[in-house]
Amino acid sequence: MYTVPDLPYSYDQLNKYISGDIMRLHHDKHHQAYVDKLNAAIDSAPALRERPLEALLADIASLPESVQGAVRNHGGGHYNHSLFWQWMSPDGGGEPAGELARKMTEQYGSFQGFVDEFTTKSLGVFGSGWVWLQPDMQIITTANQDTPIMQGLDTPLLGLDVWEHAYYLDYKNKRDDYVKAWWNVVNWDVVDERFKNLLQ
Ligand code: MN3
Repeated sequence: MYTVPDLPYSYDQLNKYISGDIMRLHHDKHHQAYVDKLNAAIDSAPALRERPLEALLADIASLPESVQGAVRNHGGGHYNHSLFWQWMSPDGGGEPAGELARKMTEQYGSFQGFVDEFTTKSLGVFGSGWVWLQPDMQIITTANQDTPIMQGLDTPLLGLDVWEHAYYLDYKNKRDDYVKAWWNVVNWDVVDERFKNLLQ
């Protein structure tokens, strides 16, 4: 049985940049719906219960055909959102430090160069999808709830949900304003921790 993890902060704490209304809707309704539909799919193929979600996502083609779509969309949705909540914090913003900052600067010239490239890619996602920073410092995008591990890539260091449900209530159609605001809540401590764990 999959469950929606609690937010590591209260719904209203990101209010300056992302309203409590969005957080409640996004976490309690959208994420919950992914979890409910993922659980329904797993119930229909109980052997999958023994395998961790990451393993299912990394090898969708090996799953019974009847559940492939649900694992991809709802399993991907659960995986992505469980990470997304952790990547934000009321104490977020600023810049990474140490080896992560060094790698980023090596690839993009500066932290701002990274932000600009990530922002450009996020605005280039047509329709619904995600933007990711990978451990090799590449910035990639995926459609819908696809996640990098489905493509044989590493788990991402950081990701941004650019589905309209993530910003429409606050920013209407202005995805650029949402992305600009989002940098103020990015939890670089979590990103750095993921980076360090992957180096080990
Ligand atoms: Mn979402």
